[in-house]
Amino acid sequence: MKTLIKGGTVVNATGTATADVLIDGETIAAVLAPGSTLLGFDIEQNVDQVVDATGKYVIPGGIDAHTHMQMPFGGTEASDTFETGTRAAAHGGTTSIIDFVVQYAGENILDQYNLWQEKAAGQCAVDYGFHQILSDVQDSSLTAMDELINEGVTSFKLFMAYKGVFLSDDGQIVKAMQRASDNGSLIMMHAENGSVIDLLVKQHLERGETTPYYHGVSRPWQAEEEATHRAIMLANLTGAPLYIVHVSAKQAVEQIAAARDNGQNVFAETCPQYLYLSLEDQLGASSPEWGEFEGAKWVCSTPLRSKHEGHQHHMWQGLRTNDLQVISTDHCPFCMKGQKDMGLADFSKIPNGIGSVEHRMDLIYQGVVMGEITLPRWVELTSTTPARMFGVYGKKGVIQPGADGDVVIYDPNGHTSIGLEKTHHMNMDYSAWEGYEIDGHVDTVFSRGRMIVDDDAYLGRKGDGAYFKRGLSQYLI
Ligand code: DUC
Ligand code: ZN
Ligand code: ZN
Ligand code: ZN
Repeated sequence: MKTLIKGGTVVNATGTATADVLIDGETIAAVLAPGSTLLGFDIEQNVDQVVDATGKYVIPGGIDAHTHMQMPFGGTEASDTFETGTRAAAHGGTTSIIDFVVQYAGENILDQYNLWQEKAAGQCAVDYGFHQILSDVQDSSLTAMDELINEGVTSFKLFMAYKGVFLSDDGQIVKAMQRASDNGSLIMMHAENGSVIDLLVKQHLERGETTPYYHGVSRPWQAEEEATHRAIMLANLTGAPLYIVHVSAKQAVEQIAAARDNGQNVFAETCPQYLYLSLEDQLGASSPEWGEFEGAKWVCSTPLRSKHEGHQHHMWQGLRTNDLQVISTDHCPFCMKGQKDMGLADFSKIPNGIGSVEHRMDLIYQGVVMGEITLPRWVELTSTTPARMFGVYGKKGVIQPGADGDVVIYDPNGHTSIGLEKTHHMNMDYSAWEGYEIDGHVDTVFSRGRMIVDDDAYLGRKGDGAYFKRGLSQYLI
């Protein structure tokens, strides 16, 4: 199958150009001046389909480097399966996800990796890779790290919170970092001081403060800043590269910026919820159905932060200065009925997570509309840098000859209304983004040369998406 995408504005991280894009089979064959001929042939006469992209952006497919499809967590399981979650991703212009293999304390990592491969095999609408979660790091996990790198799993997530579930102590963290420093892999860190949070949670509950709002109050920015600083120091000690996930506190960004100014390999992502939503939104949330438990819809960790402290504004700034390099979703959806409502009488029993995989490209495009970031920066944050950070650049994250034909035609004059009864393909009984009106629209999505979404219609099939082995990070200095 040969496709010519004609007349659009090709947007890469490096800039924009009006160009035609020729996809041959699964691969981008050429990026050409509009109307070019190839070796004397009229290209239009020699392709199977021509797609007119005049007035539209032609961008590399989005890469969401942080998702949790069907993750067992909080006494339940994230409600999107690999099938439903990746189909929603496709609708939103995301053509690759990197999901997390979960190891709980005591489980064998390689068994878990094989289990996750089984869960995803034949299910996905878009291509996928894996990170590995290491919990309560044991020596057997350290040898398994080397084996996983050969399988294309080159990044390992550790937790400084969730004692008894995920948490590793500082000695265990240093051991894993030493190994990463030797084998070239990337340590990802959930940076929140878990024992401080556990204490505050207990104290709030003892005072009868049980509503979702207290989830955020019990995870203050000081707990994020402290853990971020500690993680940076431990990485400094060991020489391991470090990537802080889901940053929401401006003080954490300042720690990351200082480390980067010192030349340390420290990187970080933030997520749409930390750019647009606040603790006050959560406190003010109420509905006839749920009352003030409505706020459970936005219970995630790290939590939403106060807008009076200016965190959201600081996240946009960090994205401009490159102190934050990646935007992922931390897509971890749960339904209100039967899942979030486990915490009706106790906020600490609400499964943590928000689902956004479908809306990341649209939501971050609003940053372009609002003048917070440039058009190429949008592509860099949502596709190009995730590809480089996680070792798939060249195949993914760029429109250039030889890259996979993962291409999105985005219409800046289109419009997208987000809501449960409107744009919603995720397997959730609510939308965390209900009522958001987006200037822009994902028109057509190609995954390795196949058109899988066109005008909101899904044209792909379950199992189209393939596992990609990742190399070591291409972003280290
Ligand atoms: N945070 C969440 O909100 N959900 C999954 C795990 C995490 O760290
Ligand atoms: Zn986390
Ligand atoms: Zn996560
Ligand atoms: Zn459209």
